[in-house]
Amino acid sequence: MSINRTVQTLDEFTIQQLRDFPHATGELSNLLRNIGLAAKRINVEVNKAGLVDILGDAGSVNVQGEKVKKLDVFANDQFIRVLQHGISCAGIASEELDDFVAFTDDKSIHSKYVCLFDPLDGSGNIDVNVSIGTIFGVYRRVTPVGTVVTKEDFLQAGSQQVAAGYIVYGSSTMLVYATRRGVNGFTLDPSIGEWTLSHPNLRCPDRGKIYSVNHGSFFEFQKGVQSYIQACQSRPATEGGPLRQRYVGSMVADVHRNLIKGGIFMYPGTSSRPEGKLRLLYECNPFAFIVTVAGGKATNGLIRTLDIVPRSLHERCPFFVGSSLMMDELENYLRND
Ligand code: P6P
Repeated sequence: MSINRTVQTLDEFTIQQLRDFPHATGELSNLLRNIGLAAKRINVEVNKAGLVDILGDAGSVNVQGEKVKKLDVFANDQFIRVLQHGISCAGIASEELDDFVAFTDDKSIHSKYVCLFDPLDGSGNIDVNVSIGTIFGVYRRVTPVGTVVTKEDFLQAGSQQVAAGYIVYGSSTMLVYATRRGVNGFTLDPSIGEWTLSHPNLRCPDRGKIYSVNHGSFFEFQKGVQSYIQACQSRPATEGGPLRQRYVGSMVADVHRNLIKGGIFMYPGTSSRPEGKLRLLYECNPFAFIVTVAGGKATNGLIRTLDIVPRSLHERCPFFVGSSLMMDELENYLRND
């Protein structure tokens, strides 16, 4: 039986990357492996979410006799536990927590990095078995190593990210992350419990046939967005004909598909919610970083998402992300709005 030696695990990949950076401490690689561990644990619970709901009805305890927790609270706890017990993260901020959490133990305060995440985005889709995801961004702290992190370590522009990624819990479970060196995708092989490199050096096609938006808000969008959507719907046959509208309602699933196939994802502001719905720090910035490294673009409709200087942990922003040529076309419509 021939052994498949081409499969590279996340551990092997991150260690391999270290060889190219002999001066690297390995702290970032370790942090990424920690995230991979938390994601594996979350994946187990996500995959039996329906079952847990059934079992949870028996007096709200699960088969392990633990109190049944909402999955996003469980996911949040997993990330905090793994990152706090690791030695590569000085603190975290999460969609699930009002404020950031500083890790004050002696090991953690000497870490270089902070991590921001949405532990389980789209969790409202769990009970209908639609793909959901985890989104994360990693920054180098701006306060001195050896001190307890402060809010300014978290309020950095997305361009300062040293890594960003997501896990999509779908027909298969994938971990995709970007550093400035590129974007790589790993598929979880449940038979060995390892993330295996399945999508090396992911690039976002400069054009695609998909546009993703919640059409239910169409009449609340600004004119330029409406005009762009109508252009997508009426593209002439000579240019390939109308684009396809694909919208899962789970950003990780939608952006992951568009990253691989090419396309544009839009969550614009509306007349009732000009700032839109998506959070800048731990939803938009990670995807803006990933797609930009892969050759795509991301804006709030006016400036690059990665250039926005955050004012608060949970601020929202309009979000447009995807294939570069499609983003250029959108921006032309927005300029002429
Ligand atoms: P709407 C999920 O709740 C989420 O935050 C994103 O994952 C998704 O793209 C968006 O909201 C869907 O929002 O308003 O279109 O249902």
